[in-house]
Amino acid sequence: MYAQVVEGSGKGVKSAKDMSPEELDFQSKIDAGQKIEPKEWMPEGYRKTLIRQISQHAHSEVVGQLPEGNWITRAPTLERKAILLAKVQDEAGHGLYLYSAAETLGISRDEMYDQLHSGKAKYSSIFNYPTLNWADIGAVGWLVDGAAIMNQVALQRTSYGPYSRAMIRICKEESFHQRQGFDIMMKMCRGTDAQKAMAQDAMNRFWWPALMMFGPSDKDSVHSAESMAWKIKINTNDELRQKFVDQTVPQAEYLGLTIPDENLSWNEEKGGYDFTDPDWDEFFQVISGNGPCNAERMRARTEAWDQGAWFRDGLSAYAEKHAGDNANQGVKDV
Ligand code: BYC
Repeated sequence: MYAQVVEGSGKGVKSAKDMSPEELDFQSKIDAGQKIEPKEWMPEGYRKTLIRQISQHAHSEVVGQLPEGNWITRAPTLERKAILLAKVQDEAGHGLYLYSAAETLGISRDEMYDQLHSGKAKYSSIFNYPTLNWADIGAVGWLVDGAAIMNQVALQRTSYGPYSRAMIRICKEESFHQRQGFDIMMKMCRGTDAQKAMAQDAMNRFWWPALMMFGPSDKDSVHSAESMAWKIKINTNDELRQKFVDQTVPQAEYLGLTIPDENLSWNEEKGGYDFTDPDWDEFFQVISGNGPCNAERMRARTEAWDQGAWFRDGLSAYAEKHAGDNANQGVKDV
């Protein structure tokens, strides 16, 4: 692994002979499977890549509340409403663990929000698609959370300690999310013809965007090589996409739904399905801000930020006012 270590630019690959003693020591820890903790020395590129990925991940959780939140008031039963509320609250919690993990790398939460609101930081492409009806909530849980888990299970083994630990907790909750989505789909597929048609329609619209969640093909992935050398990423984008397809096809068959890909077929030799790539032009349009709901999502987030200013000010004023309280009471900081 030494010979392939990278520099953090997203392009250059640094060989062992070009590394400083600190870099060599760092890489040997990574290669030995040790976790890197916040106060340890790390290459600047490693720190920056982690901030980019973890903050984008956090933003995805927070923006990801919007398409589902849209259906809380319109869930078909009280039970479905309670389940969806719990799920959406979990996503907020995931965002908070991830922002906290990113903060250990020396960036503030305000800076991360600023990067989201200015468009500098990305969030998952999937949340720029609309949720048009209740079956879409099933498809989001089943396919979107299913794709997210596929990536996140691997990320539990990521090399940065706080990120890895956040992932362990997140994965436990995500598996409930995926099950609830599958459960909605199952109900609809066993319902009336009209309900089954809604489920198929949701599948048709969410299949391709779900495949895009894993990022561009490996040949077009800018960051994969360095992120894998540093074990920030454990699998490539294409590896995870393949695993997702292989896992999802039997589930779709069980539901009696058709995957909208004429080229989908089992490939005995590779032990996996062959499938069509999503439309990469569409993907790059969406991540450049031109998807169906990008403007709406950003408007919702910036409005929430602006409208919450009085609350943040109140919290800061309270914290300032009480900053000396412990000292006054003779309690020592530990
Ligand atoms: N969407 O070099 P690449 C969830 C960008 S949501 C937008 O392969 P990398 C949930 C990429 O950032 C799941 N942008 O990048 C919540 C880069 O641009 P920049 C969230 C994407 O980072 C609520 C450029 O394309 N999960 O759980 O090595 C409800 C080149 O790509 C996307 C995570 O965020 C995309 N899909 O690999 C339900 C997982 N794909 O940054 C569910 C953590 C690529 O240079 N993230 N780009 O401007 C990752 O594992 C990696 O960041 C990715 C991309 C696999 C996503």
